[in-house]
Amino acid sequence: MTTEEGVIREAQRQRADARHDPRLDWWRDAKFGMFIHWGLYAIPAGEWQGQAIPGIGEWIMLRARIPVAEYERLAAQFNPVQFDAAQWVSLAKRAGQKYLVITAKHHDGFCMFHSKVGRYNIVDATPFGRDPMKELAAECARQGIKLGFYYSQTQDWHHPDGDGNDWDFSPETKDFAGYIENYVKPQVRELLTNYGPVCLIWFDTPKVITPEQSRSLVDLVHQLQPDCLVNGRIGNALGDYAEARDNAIPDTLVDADWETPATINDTWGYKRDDQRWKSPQELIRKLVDIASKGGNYLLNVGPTAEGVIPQPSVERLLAVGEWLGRNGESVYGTRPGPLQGLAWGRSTVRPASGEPASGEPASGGPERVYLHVFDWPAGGALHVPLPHHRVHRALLLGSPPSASDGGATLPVTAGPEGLTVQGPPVAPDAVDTVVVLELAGNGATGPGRRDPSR
Ligand code: FHN
Repeated sequence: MTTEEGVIREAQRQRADARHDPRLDWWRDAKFGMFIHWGLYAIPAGEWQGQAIPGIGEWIMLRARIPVAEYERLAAQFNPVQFDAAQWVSLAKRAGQKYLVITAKHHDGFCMFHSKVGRYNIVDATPFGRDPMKELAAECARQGIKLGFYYSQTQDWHHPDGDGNDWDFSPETKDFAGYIENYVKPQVRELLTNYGPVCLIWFDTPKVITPEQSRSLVDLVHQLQPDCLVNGRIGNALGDYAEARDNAIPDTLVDADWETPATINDTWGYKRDDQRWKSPQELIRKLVDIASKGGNYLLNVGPTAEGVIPQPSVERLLAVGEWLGRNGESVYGTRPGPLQGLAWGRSTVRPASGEPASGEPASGGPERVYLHVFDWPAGGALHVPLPHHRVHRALLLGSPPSASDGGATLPVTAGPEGLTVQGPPVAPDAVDTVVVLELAGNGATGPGRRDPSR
């Protein structure tokens, strides 16, 4: 077991009852969400007093040990007049993302929503004077996408009693319990009262938070909005689902509700000189890899101080959305496929009708196994190590349907080692060609079979 799986399994062990919690059904089916890290740190964008500050952009206050009094002055400059909630939500939709999670408060402590608990927030402290969370909530409702809030519950480098800032405030005199009771809880209450239905609260870096404090925050969230999910980084093995480490994907299938938060370049918050963009191929294959192991992919964008999502992110998200437009059936609402550890790709599965994936309408058909072929075999003969399965038919997903068979069927032969599907000699999709196997009868493949040839 890798460390990553260990982390997820340990977190899940403690909440085994939650494995079948129907409140997570939409989330289990969604597979792909948009993460947005947006805050004052987008102004320095990785540079302070003429120096490039190493590390992720949203950590600049800590990395450069910027005094509160100086960092606060950024608020007076923050005027993202190009922010357009409709455009952001529409981008998430076109990318095929089903939920959106945005930083309401990150570790720098600046509130990107209108809080009445203090004035260090985007409405009271900036020339912008608008509440982007209100605008996003309205747009998400209008465009039919779920909205969640990131909230840094432990680290707050601005609040004298929050964790993390030891250059302005002495750790010895901090009243962390008072900060949780009198600041964090009222703000979580605001987020869950003023913005309509919130699909999840994404807590982060639990560090010193106690089990009682984590528990009381989970209870508060569920008391205010029972359907609102809490991610695993509330700490102390609580929360509704487990979080993998940043950008980390387990090696094998994980029987847990889990998510990988990930960046498109290296930073979360906007950083001008971070141009290490992952390719669309890498992003699509990571999404499929994660779905094939039962997880969700929460993929980040870091908008600029003007309110613009960087063009390289937009281009990549649209490319993923274009692929999902043709192949989404093999991702959304699926479960880990029957074949794990495949040399040439990944597999996902949609159960037969009568046992639909949670929240999915019954497909009205047989079990469909999706073979995601990353490395197309020379000559097009694909070996599928499923020896005891009768295949009703095999077809290429997204190929033009014909009136009789609903898609281009591929010849299949069965042998003792499994099936051979004969596809075209050249990969129809160099990134990921999806071959669908419709199993005859109730295939009942079950997840987790490893490719014996590996
Ligand atoms: O410290 C944060 C970081 O800034 C970012 O928000 C990521 C997203 O998963 N979480 C923390 C590090 O794991």
